[in-house]
Amino acid sequence: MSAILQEPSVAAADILSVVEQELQSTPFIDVHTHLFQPSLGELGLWGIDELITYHYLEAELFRSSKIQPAEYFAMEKRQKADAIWQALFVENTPVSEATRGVIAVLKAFGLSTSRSDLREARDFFASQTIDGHIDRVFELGGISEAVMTNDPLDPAEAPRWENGAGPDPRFHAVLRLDRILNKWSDHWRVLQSKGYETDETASERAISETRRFLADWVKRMKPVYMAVSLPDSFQFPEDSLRGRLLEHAVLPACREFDLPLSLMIGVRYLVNPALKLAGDAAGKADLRAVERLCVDHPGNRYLISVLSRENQHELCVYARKFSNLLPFGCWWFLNNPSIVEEMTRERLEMLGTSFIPQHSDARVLDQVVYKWRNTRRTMAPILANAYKLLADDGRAPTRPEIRRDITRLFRSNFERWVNLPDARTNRGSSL
Ligand code: RAT
Ligand code: ZN
Repeated sequence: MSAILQEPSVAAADILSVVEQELQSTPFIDVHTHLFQPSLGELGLWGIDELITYHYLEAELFRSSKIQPAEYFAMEKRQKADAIWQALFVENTPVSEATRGVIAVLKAFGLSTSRSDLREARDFFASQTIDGHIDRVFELGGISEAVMTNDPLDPAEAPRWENGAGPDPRFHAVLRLDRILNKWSDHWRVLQSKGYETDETASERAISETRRFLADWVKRMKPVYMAVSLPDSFQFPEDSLRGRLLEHAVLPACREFDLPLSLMIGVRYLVNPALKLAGDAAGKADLRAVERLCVDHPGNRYLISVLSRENQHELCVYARKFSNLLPFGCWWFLNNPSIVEEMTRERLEMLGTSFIPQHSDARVLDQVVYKWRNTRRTMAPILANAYKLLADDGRAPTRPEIRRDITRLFRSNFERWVNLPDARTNRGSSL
């Protein structure tokens, strides 16, 4: 009999507190963020003005203020932050998920949460240095590593890699493909200017050159996976630029380098262009595209997140059919306790512990603190409830079992999927 099962089982009355303790003491891997390692220079955002001008909050500003988007986007960053603070934190109570998050960050750093201006917070962040601040934020958020989003066609980012940005054990790179797959007509010339023989129609030659481009960037970035965000209208297979590039350049490159492909499906891009980054919406996608990817390309591994609440159950059904599909995260408009609870219960019921419950999607370093605290707070009663049902049915869990499950959900499912060495923890997972 496995040693883990011979441990004393946890009494029903203690299940919630044991789950809370184990969630607290397990360092998570944040599998998708928009954070950057310091060697990539000024790309990484942090501090109060970035926190307040997060695009989730910009979208809320226009609902509670007379400021028009054009007027707002013409302002300096500090002025923007002052406008948002005034509208959402002074004139209104910050009860939404995104506003409450700012309050939690201020509290975590011992700052006042109800000032009428941002002076104290600005002074605090101005006195931090980035390297030490990253360690502190990771500690407060309970994560050991953050996975970045690295676009080799981003003109602000690519030169930093080309100049040899060094690795950082706290960060993992991801080769992001949005410009290649979704905006080929705006970018094939950039590939051409870098010495790859591409063309507007994504001819066979251009496709094999794109593979060479991807191979070069895999060697340069050493990504843990490749990734793309996709519209709700995404279809596969498809006789389109994206369909051909995906099938004949990206999927074979992922196989060649043994990298999973992350698909984030369901964005309705810029339904309100005046709102810029905050202007995207969500739509229900046709997940038969995922079915066909898994069936037609079984040699690939997929990390999948879908943006529409209506697609979540279907995604779980597909994960039961295809072991090369790993659902992850409650993305963007879904990252609210009510929806996270619904989705996570559904996933546990349908998939056991074979999924990744959450990622932070942090764009600003300090968001890691509130996003992961919120995840732990929401997760605790969900997991405790699953164990209570199990105990009622005849098998109360042991503490090592609870620890193994949490480690699997928030670390080892990912480590295994992307072939990360489990060096840091080896925390009793049999995976
Ligand atoms: O959640 C977000 O911040 C979105 O704007 C997107 O960046 C999304 O997460 C993505 O990675 O495309
Ligand atoms: Zn993202």
